[in-house]
Formats: sequence, C-alpha cells, structure tokens
Amino acid sequence: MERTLVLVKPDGVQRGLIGEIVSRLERRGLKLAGMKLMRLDQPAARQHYGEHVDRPFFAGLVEFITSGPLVAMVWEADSAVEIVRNTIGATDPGNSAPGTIRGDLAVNIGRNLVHGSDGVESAQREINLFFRPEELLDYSRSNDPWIIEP
Ligand code: D4T
Repeated sequence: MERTLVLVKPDGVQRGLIGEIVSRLERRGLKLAGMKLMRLDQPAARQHYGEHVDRPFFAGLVEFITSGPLVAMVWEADSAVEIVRNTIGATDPGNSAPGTIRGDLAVNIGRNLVHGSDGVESAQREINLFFRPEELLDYSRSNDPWIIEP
C-alpha cells in the first residue's frame, strides 16, 4: 500500500482548518497511518524544501513553514500520492480547481495550506524526515471492503 506525507502548514493551523483538511482526506477514503502536531526547526525545513534552495521564494518559505505549529500526517491508499495531490489541488490556488482543498480554501501560493508529497520516492524521504517507523501504524478498518474492492 502506498504512503504519502501531508502537512497542514502553519496557515492551516492558525486558520482553524486542521479538522476540515483531515476530514476531506478521511472522507475520500484514505487511511491515516500517523499524525502529529509539531514545530519544524530551520534545519529540518531547509532539508524538507531542499529542492527549492536556489529559488527566490526559498527564504520566505522556510520562515513561513517554521513560523508556527504544523500537523504532519501519513496517509495510505493505492496511488496515495496522486490521490492526495488531486485532492489538494494545484500549487497556486489561482489555478486550483474548485472542490480541491486549495481551490476552496486558499487564494495565495505562499499560504496554500497544505503540502502533499509529489512522488513515491519523495514521499518515502519526507516520511522518514517527519516520522520514526514506530510512529506509523498498520491496522485494518472494518469498512475497508466498502472503500476498497477486496
Ligand atoms: P508543497 O511542497 O508546499 O506541497 O507545494 P507543491 O509541491 O504543490 O509545490 P512546490 O514544491 O513547487 O512548492 C513548494 C512551496 O513553495 C511555495 N511557493 C512555490 C512559493 O511560495 N512561490 C512559488 O513561486 C512557488 C513555485 C508554495 C509551495
């Protein structure tokens, strides 16, 4: 089963949208494997956004993501990476389709509420950055056959 990392960024926490965002992923049928409220320090933030180190928005991005608590989660499904990306919507809320998290709840690329891993490999790397293996739980849900064809 594929796993992906999702962050409710500090803007989502401050705006009281943790429940809304978790609820959308839950109702989609994704399974929660791990979750914690935490504050990212500068080194971890620089590591998480390492691919953007040379971009002009990098400093602002690190400042923003470390500015307050965030919620880190691991969600699971077949094709979890793609399903989460589609549920979140395009990076720039100006292009996010209505019905997506960003398309319904955000208007600015620098305050786009959520992060979702963009590939299976980056998901694995990001999950390892945020969670220890024992913090991720393997369990079955009684309604799984109503969500996933056995
Ligand atoms: P994250 O990583 O936050 O889920 O966003 P995406 O995966 O959808 O998009 P990304 O990696 O391209 O960008 C990371 C992060 O940087 C912010 N950003 C991005 C920004 O403030 N200005 C910009 O021009 C871009 C491209 C938003 C998301």
